[in-house]
This record gives sequence, C-alpha cells and structure tokens, in this order.
Amino acid sequence: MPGEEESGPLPQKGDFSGWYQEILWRAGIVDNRYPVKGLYVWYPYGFALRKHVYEVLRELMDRDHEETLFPLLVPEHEFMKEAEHIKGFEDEVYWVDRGGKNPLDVPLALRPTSETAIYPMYALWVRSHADLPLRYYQVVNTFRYETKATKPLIRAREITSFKEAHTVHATWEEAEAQAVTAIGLYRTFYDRLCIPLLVSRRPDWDKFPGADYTIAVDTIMPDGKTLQIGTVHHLGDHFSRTFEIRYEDEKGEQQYAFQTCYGISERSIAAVIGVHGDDRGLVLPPEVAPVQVVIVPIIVGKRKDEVIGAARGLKAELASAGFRVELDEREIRPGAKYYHWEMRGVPLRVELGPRDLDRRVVTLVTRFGEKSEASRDSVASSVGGVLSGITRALSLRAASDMMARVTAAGTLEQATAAVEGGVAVVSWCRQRECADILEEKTGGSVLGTDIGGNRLPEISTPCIICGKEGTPTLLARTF
Ligand code: 5CA
Ligand code: ZN
Repeated sequence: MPGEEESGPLPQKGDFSGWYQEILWRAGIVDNRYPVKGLYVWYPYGFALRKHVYEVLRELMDRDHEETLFPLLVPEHEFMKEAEHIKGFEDEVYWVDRGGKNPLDVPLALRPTSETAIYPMYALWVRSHADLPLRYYQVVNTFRYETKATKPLIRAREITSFKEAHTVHATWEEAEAQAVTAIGLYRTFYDRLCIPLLVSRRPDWDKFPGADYTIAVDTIMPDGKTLQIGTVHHLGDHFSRTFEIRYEDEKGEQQYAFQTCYGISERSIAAVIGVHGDDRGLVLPPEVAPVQVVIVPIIVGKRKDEVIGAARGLKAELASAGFRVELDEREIRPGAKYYHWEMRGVPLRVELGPRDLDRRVVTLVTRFGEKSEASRDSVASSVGGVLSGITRALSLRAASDMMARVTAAGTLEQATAAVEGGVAVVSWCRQRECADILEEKTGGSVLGTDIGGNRLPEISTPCIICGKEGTPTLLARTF
C-alpha cells in the first residue's frame, strides 16, 4: 500500500528532491521500488490522475488529429536509416535480439520514439496531395537507456505515457504552420493544468536528432531548475527523403513531403505535482484531480446515523451534478482524514455535522485552507463556484511564482546569481563559442532563444559574452 499516515512528517518542499520522492509514494502516485532501474509502477490513484491529464490531452488532440497505434519493435534496418537520428539515439536504445534460444535474423529496437516505426508505413499511406495534411498521434510507452540519474516521471527508462504526434504536409511552410499550431495546443494543455510555460527555440546543437529545428516548452520546478515538458520539432524533409514519403502534386509530379512531430510525456504529471504541491502534499487542479470533493462527516454523540445518511445523500447529489466525489466513512479522527486527503491534493473538503444539518448548511474548506459556508439547498452550484476559484488561484499563483524566478541579467555575475534560483534572461549572439563560455561561467545551460509570448523582462541587445548583436535567451539549470 502507498505510504500511510504513521510514516512521520513529509519533508519540506524546500528540500525538493526529498519531498518529491516521498510524496510520490505517500500520495499513492507511483512506486519506485520495481526491481529494474528507471522503471516504476503506477498506483491506482496515480493512474487515475494520469487518466484525467491524458483525457485533457486527448480531447485537445482529437480536435484535428486522429489516434493510432504502432508496434513497439522496430527492425534494425529501419532504425538505422536516418543518420542524424541514429547518432542522437544509438546510445539510448534497448535491443531485442533473441527469440527464445535463437538469435533473431533481424535485431529489433524497442522504440525510443516512433519515427522509424511510423514513417515506413507513412511511405505506403501517403500517395497524393489529397492525403495531406496527415495528422496522427499515439500514446504509448517508449524506452530510453538514460545514463543521467533517473527520476520517476521525470527521467524514466520506460517512458510510460509518451504522447507523440506525427504530421505530414505538402510544403515546408505548412509544416511550419503546424508547428505553430502544436505550440498553441501545448499552451492550452498546460493552461488547463494551471502550469505556466517558457517557450523557446533550442540551439541547433540541442535540437531533436534529424530535425530542422526544435521548440521546447519548459516550466520552473520548486528548486529553480527548469523541466522540459514538451517539444515540437520541424523535421523538414529529412525523414521523408530517407523513408521515401512522397506525394503526387496537382501537376502529377512526385514530391517529398515535409513533416513535424511533437511529444509530451508523464513529465506533464511531474510538473503538476512539483509546481502546485506544498508542505502538506499534493495540490491538484480540479480538472484533473481523481477526487475533486471529499465529504467528511463530523460525528459526535447520538446523531451518527443521521449525519451519515445526510452525507450519503450529499454524495449522491454531488456525483449526479458531475463531480468526482468521495465520502470518507472510516472510523478514524476527522483530523486524520483531513491529513489523508490533503496529502492526495483533493481541492475541496465538505464537512457535515449535526449543527450543519440543523441549519441546512455545509462547511467548505479548500486545499488552501479557506473556509466558507454554503446552503445545503444550493450546494452543487457553490461547489462548482469554489472549484473554479481554486483553478484560477492555482494558475495565478503558479504564474507569479514562475515569473518571480525569471530575472534579466546584463552581466555574468547577475546571470550566475539568477540561475541559482531560476532562469536568467540574457542577450546571446547564437554562436556556440559564446554559449560555451556562458554555460561554463554561470553553471546554467542555454535553454533557447525567446520566440515571443513569454512576457520576459527587458534586456539590452549586445551579446553578454562578445558584445555583438544578440537575442533574448533563456539560461537555467535543468533537470
Ligand atoms: N519524436 C519526438 C517528438 S514526439 C521526441 O521524441 N521528442 S523528445 O525526445 O523531445 O521527447 C518528447 C518529450 O518527452 C520531451 O520534451 C520530454 O518532455 C519527454 N521526455 C524525454 N525523455 C524522457 C524521459 N526519459 N522520461 C520522461 N520524459 C521524457
Ligand atoms: Zn556572442
């Protein structure tokens, strides 16, 4: 069973690494004790959270994408086709090379991502311009033999919840427009999770292997490090030339297609946990909370049956109004129940005791500790209103916390100080040599250049290293 109440106080969130590891099991998200490094197990409560997060993602994707499912295993000859892609992934691939006792004729890669599984099929499917644009996605597990320290949900060797979209277009410009659309989609997705973003264009040496360019979305975790929680890649025609993805244009000529791909993983859930949680546990946005409302009956003296009966009626009413609601009837102190549900991030608690019954009211207590009273006769609409308020407050708090950690830096000293606690915005000329010096002197990494929409603090234009013309650039310590 997940960590129970008697295991002592939760580490303070200020010790983020200790807090994070501990909360994953105390709140029943994942168990990291599976006997293979980098693999972990979803508990039912964590799985329910994952389900709701991915329902939001699927709802957004399904507006103009279709969901598909491709095999996990990729034959070596397909995997080895695109030179840059292989170079980027060869040290991270798990191989299957035996069937029972016999060596396989063709070794099979466990997909680290699915370009090389999907694109041979796209080559068969794409025939004419009428087939384009093509926009498919899948949600699957992928495997990467990560060599940096693994962390559940953040750096896993089995990525259990890899949402990857792969699109095909007639022109480079249409693929670019799709990349812009995808960034908008990811903005909306993270907005629904109340997670603020910094969006930047990765430097060329950090782009996805085989891409023309990569746009990444990052957020800032409580320890000041940034976490990349999604990427959008313009693939140009690199893969279409390798995999022969061609279409017949209006004039009857064969043309190579242009492609994009973009992905999100369970890091999205790590961000929800890390950005919103506090010293008492998870704080979940109502939209994705497995339990949105918990009813705690306050039972004193003789009126127990009456209170329980009323609480069951309230549960039925809230459930039929569409809320995910639990009634905690356990024979333990109310305080122990509060602790339990606070740890699990339930946004709203409804308390109901004999005096509330007499006055036809209920007491509402938000996960932030704000108390109010609602009339029993209009309780569903009060609960809806309070939950909306919680969503707004979470978004605002997360956004202002993040922006407080983004600092303009005109000197190396300022940049060094800024990356201690968050993100430095510096001016950089896009030359590798300047980035190397910048990274070495400050201890941060160049995330990427601003692509607008980030509301960054103003900085002057000369490159912080060489003094030539520069662009606003994000510098941070990263996960
Ligand atoms: N094929 C492309 C787009 S689908 C691709 O694989 N892009 S990626 O390598 O950037 O991965 C997409 C996202 O997955 C990353 O932005 C990151 O948020 C997440 N991710 C990458 N590696 C891991 C890992 N080891 N554990 C958890 N999430 C990961
Ligand atoms: Zn420079």
